[in-house]
Amino acid sequence: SENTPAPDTDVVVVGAGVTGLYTVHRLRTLGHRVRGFDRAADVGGVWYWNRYPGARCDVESFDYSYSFDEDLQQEWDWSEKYATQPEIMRYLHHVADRFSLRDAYTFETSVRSAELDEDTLTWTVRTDTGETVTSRFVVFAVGCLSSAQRPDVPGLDSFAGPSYHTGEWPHEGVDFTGLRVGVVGTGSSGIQSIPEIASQARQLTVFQRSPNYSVPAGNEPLDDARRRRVKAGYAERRRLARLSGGGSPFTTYPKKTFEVGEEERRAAYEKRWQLGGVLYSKTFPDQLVDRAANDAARAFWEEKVRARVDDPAVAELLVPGDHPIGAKRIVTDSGYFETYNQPHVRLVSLRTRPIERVDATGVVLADGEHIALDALVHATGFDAMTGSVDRIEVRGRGGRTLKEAWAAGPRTYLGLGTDGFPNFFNLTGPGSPSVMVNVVLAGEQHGDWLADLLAYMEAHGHRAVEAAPDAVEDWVRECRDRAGATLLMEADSWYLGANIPGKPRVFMPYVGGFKVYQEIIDAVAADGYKGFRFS
Ligand code: NA7
Repeated sequence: SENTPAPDTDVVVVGAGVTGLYTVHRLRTLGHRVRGFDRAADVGGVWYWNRYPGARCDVESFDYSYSFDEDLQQEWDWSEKYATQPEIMRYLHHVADRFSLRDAYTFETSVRSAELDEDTLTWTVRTDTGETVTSRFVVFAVGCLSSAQRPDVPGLDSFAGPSYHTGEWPHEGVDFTGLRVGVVGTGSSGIQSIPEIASQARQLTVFQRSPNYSVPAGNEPLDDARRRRVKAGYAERRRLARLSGGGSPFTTYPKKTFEVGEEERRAAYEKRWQLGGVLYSKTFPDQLVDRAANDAARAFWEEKVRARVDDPAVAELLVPGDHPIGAKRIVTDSGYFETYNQPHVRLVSLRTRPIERVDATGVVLADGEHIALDALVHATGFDAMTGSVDRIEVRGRGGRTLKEAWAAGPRTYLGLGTDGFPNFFNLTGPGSPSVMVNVVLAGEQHGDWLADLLAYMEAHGHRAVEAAPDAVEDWVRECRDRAGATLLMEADSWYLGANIPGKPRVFMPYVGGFKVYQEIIDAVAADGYKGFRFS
């Protein structure tokens, strides 16, 4: 291999979302040659595609932003507590401009395959535009919610009107004014878009398979005084975020649910409710592990929601009876439940009235009712965490594909490496806490860890790094045991692959939280990258 030509580049990064952009920046700053690819026409990742009306982040903008550059975080002004998709895109464009990140990328180009050369331990990456690049390292930052999933309903193709998926929304936008619209799906995307679509549509029919827990965002505009205050304390805010489970500066109530009396408990729920959104799932520290604690949080939620819906029969359909609160990610809404109080909005529960087929003019329910529609919106989610990885043919040792290696569920060490795939990393994916925490800090966490690893390899003259099989085995068990000790196993969530027919039911994220995970990956690094093998 002394005579083999040097690879074209040091690192190929797939994806220009929050994780990919940071990784490119960090590695380039350290002098690595980096080639980035993204199938989109510009930066943004999931925010590039999810342009549906009402699309908004459920992590506060001050936290859902990069922390690596003090000037960047001091100079950027967020306009709302929870940023909309357009504002997040403006921010990511600003970051891309500021650090000249677009130079590293080739856009509108999908990576089709990555193949290991076992002699040289380098990778050959091929794209759908016919480009071939050889590289020492391949880094995926392909997103966990980036492979849209559509239901398999008979007749879908025969529908004469336009149909959309929230995760692949047209860039020119959609005007529903005066139309009869159907929305399928009541996850985050459905619950965010339904009030917006209702404000335009002549008639809106929501087709709900599972009701979901949603908590009002309590979104509000930010003024200069508030921004100044937060920015003055940014270092402390970030410090607290890194010490938290979720990567944002909030901690649970200092006592467990039943260590306090009824009045104190209600006050704690109320306070979290006012704070808004997804944080409600962690009001008390035992809420996601103790059934009775979860039931208490559920009862408070139910009381709040029933009070917002006029028709008790509709309210009944909107209350989930099937899973613990927080076992699916709690949705952060703006006026969702109140939408059903409007006379032109109708809720159809697919549990009792499944869709039999779609025809040219609408939807036919199993009981024979035909619902006439002019437009159909699928808010039906994603093949989460593995969908976008699976789309790329990754061939490691012995010609084995990653898809084969992960056939019974993703197998990683620390969510970073997989045995049989040297010099290949899948960032902020399965085996890491990314989807359960503030993913911007999670992206920085992985980008930094990877940058340190590459520096270590250079210092020690290592050419390749690979997770050891027993380290992978142990981490898979650790992830399974951690999730198994919680109520998270009790919902048919995308964390478990339960939304995709035939997908193995494996809890994919690491649930130990941001801080604990940071400690683990830091300790591994300090111990000479224990569990990885170098050559
Ligand atoms: P989600 O959370 O996966 O929600 C998808 C919704 O679509 C959910 O209500 C599903 O019901 C429903 N769905 C999925 N397939 C079907 C079919 N075949 N028929 C009817 N209804 C269906 O995706 P989102 O895009 O809303 O949010 C993803 C994440 O993005 C979210 O967690 C945030 O972190 C950001 P189900 O519950 O599976 O019965």
